[in-house]
Amino acid sequence: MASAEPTVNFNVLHRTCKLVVLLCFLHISVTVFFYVRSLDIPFSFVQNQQTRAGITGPIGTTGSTEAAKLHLEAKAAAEPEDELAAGKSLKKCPQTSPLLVGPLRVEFNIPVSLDEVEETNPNVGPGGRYKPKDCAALQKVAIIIPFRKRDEHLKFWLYYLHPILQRQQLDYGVYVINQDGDEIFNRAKLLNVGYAEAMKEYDYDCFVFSDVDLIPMDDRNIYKCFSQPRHLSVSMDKFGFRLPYNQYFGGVSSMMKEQYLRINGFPNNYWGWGGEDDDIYNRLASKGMTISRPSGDVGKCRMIRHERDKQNEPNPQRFDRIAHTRETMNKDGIKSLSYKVVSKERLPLYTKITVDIGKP
Ligand code: UDH
Ligand code: NGS
Repeated sequence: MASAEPTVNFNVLHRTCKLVVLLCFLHISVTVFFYVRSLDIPFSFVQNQQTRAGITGPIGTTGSTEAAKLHLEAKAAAEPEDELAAGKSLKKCPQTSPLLVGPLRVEFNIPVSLDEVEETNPNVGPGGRYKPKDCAALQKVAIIIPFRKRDEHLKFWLYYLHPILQRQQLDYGVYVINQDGDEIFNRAKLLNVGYAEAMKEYDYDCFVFSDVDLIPMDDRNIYKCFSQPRHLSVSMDKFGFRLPYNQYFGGVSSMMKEQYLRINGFPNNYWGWGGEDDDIYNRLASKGMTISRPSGDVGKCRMIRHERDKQNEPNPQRFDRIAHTRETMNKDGIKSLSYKVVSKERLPLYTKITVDIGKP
């Protein structure tokens, strides 16, 4: 009797072990099943391969009816995607993009590199072009930046703006209009060149004119156009987040093509700093247009601090010129614009157009 006891214990132990092994096997099988199911990419790849084999395989081997049927089925399945690519069957994007996040942190203490900006914006195409993939953008926006020797500022601008503009679901292109040579700077004439050059590229209906050193602090400040010309940089840090004066229209503004053409574009004869934005305001006011603005909160923006540039000293003629906008605006503007394109580079994050705009 005493010798039977260890045998019983051994049997129980043996059975328990078998049960544990079985449970482990079951557990591993379930884990492997769900793991394999979660591998979406390899599976869809295999499915694609099968579809391709289905189309190409039978054509030479089996009867042509079967092959044609398979071909038609494949074509029908492919068509919606082709239409998507052509932008035909896309639904309009919503009035308010669901991708917006609101207030943003904007800092300039850590330099950014263009490689980094490129890597983090893989959907931006050559020349700084983008449009949403899953909806048709409400506006086609050309963003025009007057420029000369501000490469560090431009990197920050691209770093911050590309993600914002994509979240705003805009169909946009970025045009940096680089004044060639070392003659005195002319911001408004460069903006006119930007309008003319962008129109050669695409059927833009809206134009955003932005200084290179201004970054919005809230992505609800939409870089698009409105029923009235828009002033976007309404509360800058350098002015204590307030508008410096009611008629102020400098920094960042936007206009529909029709609004821009109604005022004959911008003046070409403001050489050096100041007054050209006031002239643009006078043009708009003379045509009975008013200025649309975001709220002070949404319109917050930061300016990259800098010293006055060489060859952009205050223009002593500016006060006299803005006193006569109404008399000069029909003669001086987009209709009388003349310049020479020196080079046009379709870079990964923007289109750089270097221009000879002459001198005073
Ligand atoms: N810009 C250039 N290069 C220049 C001059 C101007 O790219 O050499 C462009 C640039 O987009 C800039 C815009 O034109 O953002 C407006 O020029 P600005 O930045 O000189 O004008 P702002 O009124 O500054 O912002 C004036 C100089 C303030 C000096 C303050 C010194 N403490
Ligand atoms: C006004 C200038 C504008 C300029 C604004 C803000 O006085 O061109 O100051 O300048 N008008 C004239 O000079 C007639 S800022 O403080 O940004 O340098 O945009």
